[in-house]
Amino acid sequence: MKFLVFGLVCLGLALAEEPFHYDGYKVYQIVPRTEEEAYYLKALTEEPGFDFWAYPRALNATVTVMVPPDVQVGFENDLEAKNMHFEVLINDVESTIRDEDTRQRMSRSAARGSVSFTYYMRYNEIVSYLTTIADTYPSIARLIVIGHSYEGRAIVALRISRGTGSNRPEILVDAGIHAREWIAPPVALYLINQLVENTANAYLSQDVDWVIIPSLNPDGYEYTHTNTRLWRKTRTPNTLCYGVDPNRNFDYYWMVAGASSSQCSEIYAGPRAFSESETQALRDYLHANSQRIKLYLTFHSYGNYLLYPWGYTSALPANNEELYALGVRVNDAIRAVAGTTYSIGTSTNLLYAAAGGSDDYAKGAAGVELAYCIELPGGGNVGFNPPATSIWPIVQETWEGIKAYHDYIRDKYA
Ligand code: 0X9
Ligand code: ZN
Repeated sequence: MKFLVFGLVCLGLALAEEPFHYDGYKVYQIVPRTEEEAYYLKALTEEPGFDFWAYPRALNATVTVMVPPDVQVGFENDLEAKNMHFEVLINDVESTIRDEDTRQRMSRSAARGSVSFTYYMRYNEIVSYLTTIADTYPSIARLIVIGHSYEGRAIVALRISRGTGSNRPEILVDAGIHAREWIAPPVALYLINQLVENTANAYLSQDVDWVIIPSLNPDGYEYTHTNTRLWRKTRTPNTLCYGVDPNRNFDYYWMVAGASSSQCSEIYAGPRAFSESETQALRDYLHANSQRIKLYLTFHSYGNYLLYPWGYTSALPANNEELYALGVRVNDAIRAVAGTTYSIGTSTNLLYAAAGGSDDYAKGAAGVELAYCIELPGGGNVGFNPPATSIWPIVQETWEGIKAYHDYIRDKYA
């Protein structure tokens, strides 16, 4: 038995993947000045290896892209040949990630079952916090498992309600669909913390119910902690590469724009719509509760955008004015805290066309009229890696925006 255990441990170690390092990876910033330049950059978004942190979206808007060492010379030569000016934002991604990692290891502190905003909590800690909340406040909070990830992790949600009756408006919130966007889960956790544990906020769940999913892509999220900090997708094995971009995998005009059919692309839409158990879980929750859900918020990073549908077309939704006006209220509330501002508009018109997103699906297929994808602020010089010290300011200012959303939903539906 001992030998069997020893053998299994060795096998496990042998199979365990080595952490991925970003030695020599550079991050470039380029501002396309002409249609040709923009076209050249857009074509690169389909190329495996090029990891766009800010996609080409308009002339004169800065594009940010991480490039591995082996293609840097060719890339720089191309840019020079085309007379395109570029700047190197990060010379060695590995060292910036390592610095931040060291700082975070030093700041870990939360006790089991509690929440912390001084470091990025792991998936198990998040589940343990939600479980404790549900156990401690059974009349207000209930734990729901909406599905499981590819690797079998529970996708947990917390339903928060201080009211009775079944016909109450609901706000559905998720975070972490993109694994590397670490600032998103803490925003969802702070929402839970404030709604349940701060009695001054009891009024916020009096007339409106909340369902909050802090980690929609737990396999990817854990992988960013253990192996590859900048992993974006799920962890489903495909024949050539791992993972599907879950925010290209929803079945609403799937694959019509801004999505890739190549497995190794960061925006791989999957072999078919809803190929991923993570997106199926959200789909099923949306449909089972579509009558009640009046607002859907999905937290991403980075770039300070309040995006709303559509992402598959530049056409405006019928309630564009309402979506924009509500965005303005939310932006005002956030700005009042420390001056942070967001740009507001449809995904396609403000950012880029990208079909198969959860926001488009919630609105187009599940009938949730108000849906937003919130691109939180970036941080440090690695946009997806705000230092743990920025968790507090970001969650606090965002909380004010979420309260503005609540007030609108209460006044309109409750
Ligand atoms: O591209 C995305 O999925 C989102 N940006 S991110 O940098 N976080 O990856 C924006 C999605 C906006 N919504 C749709 N295109 N439907
Ligand atoms: Zn994202």
